[in-house]
Amino acid sequence: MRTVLITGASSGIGEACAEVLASELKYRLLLCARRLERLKELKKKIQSAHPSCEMFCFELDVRENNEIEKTWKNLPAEWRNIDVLINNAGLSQGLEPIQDGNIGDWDRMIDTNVKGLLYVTKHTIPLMKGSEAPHIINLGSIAGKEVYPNGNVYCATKHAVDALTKAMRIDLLERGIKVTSIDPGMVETEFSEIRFKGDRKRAKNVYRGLKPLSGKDIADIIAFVLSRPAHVNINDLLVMPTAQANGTAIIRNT
Ligand code: NDP
Ligand code: 8X3
Repeated sequence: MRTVLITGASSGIGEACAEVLASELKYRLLLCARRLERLKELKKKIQSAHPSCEMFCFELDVRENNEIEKTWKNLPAEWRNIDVLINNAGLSQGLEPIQDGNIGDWDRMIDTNVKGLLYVTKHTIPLMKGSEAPHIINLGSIAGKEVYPNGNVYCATKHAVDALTKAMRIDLLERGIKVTSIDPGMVETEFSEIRFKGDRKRAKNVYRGLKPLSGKDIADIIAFVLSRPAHVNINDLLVMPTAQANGTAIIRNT
């Protein structure tokens, strides 16, 4: 059994990872996010489908380093050995040209996507010491490979994730920790609703006339990445819907 810690497991890709990995019956799951109620519902759902799957859910804001430090120290003894960290928690806020950008939005994205990922990683690495197959998977994005109009700060945070993934791979080489970046294009989750601050119509319009990826599409790929033998690491995977060639070239049927 490998123990997997998933940040941002209350929705979208993180939630789908929990469901897919639970179905494989070879993982124990540590699930965290700010919305504990959502995690409890997810736990119930997974337990009814896979009663033997062990899970531990806790509330966490990845922006709060002190909270992470305290929570990690207080993890129950049976959850203190971690094999896999999926750094999934992240968000986008706004889609405006840089001259019209909102400073609060910028702070939230940088604090969550970059600093939060760093804090969680820093405190988790010591708990991977006893693992036979330690692995960190970072959720990057097509936005970490190129920049699209008005994507400015979100793209910058995902470029930072790309750089940090490469840096972790070098620095953690001597510890035998695999590091992988999964970089999706459009995935229909709560992502756009959060980016447009609850404007569901605008969020829906992002996926108009095409079939976007689903959280499960990405979770299946993560399960595949985790299933490779010890000597094989998938460094980086860019995964797009067929209707999306890059950050801007998208074909719609309406
Ligand atoms: P969702 O909005 O559906 O899920 C985001 C998750 O992140 C939620 O579980 C949320 O939980 C959690 N989260 C956000 N802020 C915090 C925080 N401060 N502390 C802890 N958890 C937090 O979006 P996705 O599933 O699509 O996004 C997951 C990752 O995938 C993100 O890193 C995103 O950038 C990346 N990605 C998404 C793509 C897409 O098109 N959807 C494409 C490429 C990459 P809660 O609110 O309960 O804290
Ligand atoms: C999310 C995908 O294209 O909205 O990272 O930036 S995109």
